[in-house]
Amino acid sequence: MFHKILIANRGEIALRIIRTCKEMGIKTVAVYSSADSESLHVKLADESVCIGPAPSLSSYLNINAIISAAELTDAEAIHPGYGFLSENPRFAEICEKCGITFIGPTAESMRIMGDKISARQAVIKVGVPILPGTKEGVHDVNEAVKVAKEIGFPVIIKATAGGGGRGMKIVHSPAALPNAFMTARTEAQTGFGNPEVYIERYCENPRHVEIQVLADKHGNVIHLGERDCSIQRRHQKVIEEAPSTVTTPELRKAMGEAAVAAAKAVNYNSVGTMEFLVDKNNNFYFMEMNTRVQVEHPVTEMVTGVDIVKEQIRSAFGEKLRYTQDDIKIKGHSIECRINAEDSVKFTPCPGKITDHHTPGGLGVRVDSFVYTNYSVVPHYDSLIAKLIVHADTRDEAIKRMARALDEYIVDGIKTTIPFHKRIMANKDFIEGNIDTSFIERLVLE
Ligand code: MV4
Repeated sequence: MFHKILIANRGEIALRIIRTCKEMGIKTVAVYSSADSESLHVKLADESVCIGPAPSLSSYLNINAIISAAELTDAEAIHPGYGFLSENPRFAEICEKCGITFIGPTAESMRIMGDKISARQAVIKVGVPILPGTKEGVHDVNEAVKVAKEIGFPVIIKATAGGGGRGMKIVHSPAALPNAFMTARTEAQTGFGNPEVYIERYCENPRHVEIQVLADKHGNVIHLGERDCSIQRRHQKVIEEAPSTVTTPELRKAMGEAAVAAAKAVNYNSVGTMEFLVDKNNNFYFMEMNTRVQVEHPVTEMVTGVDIVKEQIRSAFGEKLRYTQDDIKIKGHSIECRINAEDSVKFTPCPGKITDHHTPGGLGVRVDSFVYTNYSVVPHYDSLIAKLIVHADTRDEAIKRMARALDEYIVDGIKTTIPFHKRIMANKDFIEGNIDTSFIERLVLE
């Protein structure tokens, strides 16, 4: 096994990775920006290296500084976490050129899945269902109108280089198309440096259901079931759960097999997630793949008992998968609430000093966080300060446990989204499992 790993990230995910490394007997190197010197990941790692000033471009996205830190500390591998450099194929290549193992898939897999058109083409070949849409990029307005009429309205225009919901335009009629098409291209160019867009049929009020996959460097791929991430606000996930209230064992098997086929189609060899939309009739369609460990991975860990970060590290080292599909059993129900340093009504970031802090505990309660009493939340990065995760035998009990844990949670001095989560746990539609991607919009209007 690796002797030492550098973690090219910050916040709760850096701690999450350090914890598994400790249990595996692997030494850890934290890197940090000058704004993060008081962060817990710096204190918990065996060594730490400052890699630059606060702005991400100068620190957590600074490839030269991160590679130098790995060389300086003799780290054999780099774990990129999520965000920052985690889905950057160029970074993966540079690591390998420097003789450092990138803990993630190959640059090639990342490139195919990072381009949404090539991702669609790769998965169609192996029979994974996708929504009707263009097989290539659409490059002019007349062509856009023609293909949209063939697909049937409403349609959605998406950036080839986009993802995560950014740069999408929903179009309900031919008359609205030319304008939306031009805007989408302009936004794609500004947002992703590539104006190319494609068009698919728009699926109204879908569920967002994603499948966790685990793959090794020997061609073995399994899945760990699904997470329902339908509770989102402006394409930011707010609450995730496993299993989904829409999945039957049959649907899970079908989606799981599709996810495994999609992973094999790109010779995938690490942990990853296939995002699907599920419509009202329980039809599912592949959307995109996330080629990294995700924020919401803990709910899958809770219901399967599999340490996803551990399997990711083992796989990167070249070990064979130690589970078969039959070993994976879904037990009970897990829910995760993302706790952000934000105003829980306006959702504006609220950095500042935490004057008092108490985390909930007890049976089936897990807190993945990096903050503590007297820690100052800095304004430079994502506002996620903690993930509160619960596990119980049933969904009803998990909701009650989450409500209880939220009541125990104390974060004084800054505003957080804890009050918003308390509202959701008491919401009738949430309790009954009547959720789709428009749930928060409806709740905010109440
Ligand atoms: C869609 C869609 C409806 N139809 N594609 C948003 C994130 C990105 N992964 C894909 N997204 C969507 N793609 C078609 N053809 C609706 C969404 C979508 C959405 C998806 C998941 C969770 C929340 C969402 C909120 C708005 C739109």
